[in-house]
Amino acid sequence: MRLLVTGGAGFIGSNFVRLTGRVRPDTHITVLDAFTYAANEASVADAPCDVIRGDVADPGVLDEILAGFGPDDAIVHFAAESHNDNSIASPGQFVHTNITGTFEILEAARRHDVRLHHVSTDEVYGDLPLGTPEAFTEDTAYRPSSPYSASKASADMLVRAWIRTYGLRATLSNCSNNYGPRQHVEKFIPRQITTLIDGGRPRLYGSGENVRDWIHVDDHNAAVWEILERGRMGETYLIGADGQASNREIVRELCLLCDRDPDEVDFVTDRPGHDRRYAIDATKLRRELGWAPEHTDLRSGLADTVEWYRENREWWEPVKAAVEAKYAEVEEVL
Ligand code: NAD
Ligand code: TDX
Repeated sequence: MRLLVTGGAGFIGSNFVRLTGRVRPDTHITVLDAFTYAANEASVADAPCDVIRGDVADPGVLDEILAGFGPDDAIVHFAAESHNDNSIASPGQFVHTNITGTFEILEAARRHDVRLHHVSTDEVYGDLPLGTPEAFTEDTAYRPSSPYSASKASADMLVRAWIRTYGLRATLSNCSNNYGPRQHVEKFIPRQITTLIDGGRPRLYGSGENVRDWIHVDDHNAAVWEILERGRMGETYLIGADGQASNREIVRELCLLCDRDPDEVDFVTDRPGHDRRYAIDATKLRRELGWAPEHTDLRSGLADTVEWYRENREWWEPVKAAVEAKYAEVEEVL
C-alpha cells in the first residue's frame, strides 16, 4: 500500500510514520511537508519514508506524487497550521494551509480517485463548561472559537461536501489534545517540560483551570490506522482516551516528575477566547472498530515524555529561546 502523509515532519505526522514502520512495515510512505517552523528535519531523518518538500496547496506537487497511486492507496492529511496562539496573532496562514490546502487535497484526491483520511480536532466543537459530565460526540454542532479551530472546521466542512457531492472516498477524525515525543516546544506540555529542565517556572494561562482531554500520540495514530483500514466511507470518528485534566494538574505532575516544587508556577495573561474544557466520547470508535487506547495511565505517559525531552535536548534546544522570546512579547505575570 502507498500512503501520502501530509505534514509528516510535524509532531503527529512524524509519529504516524514511525508507528507505521513498526506495525505496517510493508507500507510505502511519501511525506509531503512544507517544513514550516513547526517541522523538524530530525523527526523524519531516520524515519521509514520518502520526503518531499512542498506546499499542500500546490496542485502540481500533489499531481506528481499521486500519479503513481492506485485504488488501494490513500492520503492521510495531517498538514496544518496547528497552534491557537499563532492563529490569534496572525490568522492568514491558517486560512491558506488549513482551508485552501485541504481544498487542493480534496481536488487532487478527486482527480486521481484516491481515498482520503482527513485528520481534524475536537476544537471544531467549541468548548464545554467546567465541572459537567458533557462530552463531544459525532453529533455535536460545530462552534469553533479561534481562527485555528474555525479554519479546521472549514476544512472539515469541505471534506463532508466533497464526500456527499462528488462521492469522494473519505473519512474524518476529530481527536483531543495529543502529547508525546517530538511535539513543538510552543505547545503546553513540551513548553513546561523544557522550561523545567532548564530550571525555569512553568507558565499557566489565566487561572490554570482550563481542562484538556489528553491522549498519547501513538493511541491517536493507532486509531487513524483502524479508520483507514476498517472505517466506513464518509464517516466521522471522534478519537479520545478519557484523559481529562486541568492545566494546573498537568503542571503539578510535571513539576513532581522533575523534582520541583509544584507551587512554583507563574500565572500569566490568559489566551483571548480561551476554550474552557474539551472532552471526547469515543464510543463510536471503540464499538464499531474495536479501538482502545494503550496509554491509559496519564502519569506514566507524562513520565515517558519528560524522559524523551531530557534525552533529546538537541531536538528542541535550537528553537526554545526564540519561542520564549515570542511568548514574552504578549505574556505578563499576573
Ligand atoms: P504540527 O504543527 O506539529 O505539524 C504540522 C506539520 O504540517 C509541520 O511539519 C508543518 O511543516 C506542516 N505544514 C504546515 N503547513 C504546510 C503546508 N502548507 N504544506 C505542507 N505542510 C505543511 O501539528 P500536529 O500537532 O502534528 O498536528 C497535525 C494534525 O493533527 C493537524 O491537522 C492538527 O489540526 C491535528 N490535530 C492535532 C492535535 C494536537 O493535539 N496536536 C489534536 C487533534 C488534531
Ligand atoms: O504556556 C502555556 N500555558 C498554558 O496554560 C501554553 C502554551 C498553553 N497553556 C494552556 C492553553 C490550553 O488550555 O494549555 C492548554 C493547551 O494549550 P496548547 O498546547 O496550545 O493546546 P490547545 O490550544 O488545547 O490545542 C491543541 O489541541 C488541539 C493543539 O495545539 C491543536 O493543534 C489541537 O487541534
